[in-house]
Amino acid sequence: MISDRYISLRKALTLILGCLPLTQLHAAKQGDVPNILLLIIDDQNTWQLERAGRYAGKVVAPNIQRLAESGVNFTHAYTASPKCSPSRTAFLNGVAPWKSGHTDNALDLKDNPALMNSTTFLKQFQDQGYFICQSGKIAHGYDIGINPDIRFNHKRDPAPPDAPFNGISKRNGTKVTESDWGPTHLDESEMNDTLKADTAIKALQMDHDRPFLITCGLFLPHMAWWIPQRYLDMYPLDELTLPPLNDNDLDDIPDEGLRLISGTYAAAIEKDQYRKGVQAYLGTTTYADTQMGRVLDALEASPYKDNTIVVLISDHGFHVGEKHHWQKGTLWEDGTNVLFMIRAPGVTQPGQVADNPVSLLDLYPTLMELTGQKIPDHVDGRSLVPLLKDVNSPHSYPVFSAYQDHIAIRTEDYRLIQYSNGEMELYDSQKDPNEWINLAQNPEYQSVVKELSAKLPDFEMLPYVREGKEK
Ligand SMILES: [Ca+2]
Repeated sequence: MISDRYISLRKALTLILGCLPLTQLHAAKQGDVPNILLLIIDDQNTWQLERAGRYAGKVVAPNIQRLAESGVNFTHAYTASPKCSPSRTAFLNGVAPWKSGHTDNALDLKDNPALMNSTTFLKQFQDQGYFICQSGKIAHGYDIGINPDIRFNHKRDPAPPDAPFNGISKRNGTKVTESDWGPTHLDESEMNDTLKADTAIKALQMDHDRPFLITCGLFLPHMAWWIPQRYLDMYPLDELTLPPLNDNDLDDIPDEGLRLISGTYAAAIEKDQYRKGVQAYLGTTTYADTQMGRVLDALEASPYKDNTIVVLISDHGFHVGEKHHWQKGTLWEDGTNVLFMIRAPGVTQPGQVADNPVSLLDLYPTLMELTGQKIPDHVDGRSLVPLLKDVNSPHSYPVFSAYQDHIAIRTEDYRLIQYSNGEMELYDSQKDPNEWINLAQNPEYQSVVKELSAKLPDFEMLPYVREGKEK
């Protein structure tokens, strides 16, 4: 029995503590505020989106498509930076790369006041009393300042010991290198990304008395692509549709743009491995879709399905031959366009498509608003809640992406890229979705070049990032 003395003590404490922030003192209860399921896929391009003029081949991704159709699908969402670390740091901390200077994979938080003085949204939710599950790859190589209730670490699967050599990778025994692919020797249930999904599923199956933020970050389709044979079989080599390519595409690309193009695509063509590479990327995309589908099924089967916001994103785009490039690290549409979809019970309606340019930086303020939290002052980006409520509500803002010391602006109609030496590319995104015709020197477009250039923020990449930047 609770004594009167205890009750008066509790009243007194409530009076005192009521003046302090709610966050550290009273964990919110399950049902008070929405839960969040955050799904992140690494190096996932947007071939699933079926955007006009873009990749037209078959992509088996029923689970991601089902999620997209259950809420708002942002078809023109862009990364703030087209590599893992700068992209994730930007959307987790809410700090634009052109403000932090963190625009490539080298990272040293100690030297970066903009990032050191920021707080990740995971920490915000932990401070609100949320149960946190951190499964797999969420941040890239740094501590995001939380102590999760459940953590499953990210690991890469090994290459099969007897895998044939494709002539492109620099494989060393079973040590994984990139540009490598084929059937895995592992059972699907043993694969690290399967275990990441298992962890998120276990977290969803728990009895929660607090609201939760459950994250699941898959590594695939980041290279290397070792996957079960059944996923390769879904894409017979002789039935593949290859991405759209233009033989003369590079003729009007300035030198700094050409410098960002890797030799992998040329090597794949030379070694007659291109179709196999496309097949492996597609198969890996379907494997990732399958794992995310398992997590979504677990949510549907849980008591939390009607009170859980679901977000799915990829961290940046990925070229599989488009613009004669393979991989990431470009400021073109293929390098920057990402998956970004949100289902928020009571806010979104099923089957909504928003084609306004939006940024992954918008994730942080959107999650804050959806859960009734104040958006911290340091957070860049803008809440997408108005678009979640009504995709026809006015929302017209340019979106920026920075990589090394180069920067791009994307509007509804154009993409302008400005390289560090002043060279530029301009594309008409409506008429030329594959960005084959650089209009930066075209006299008819000089007013557009001038108008978009004037909107670009000044920035400088940090010295340690510059020193560590990948060629
Ligand atoms: Ca990545």
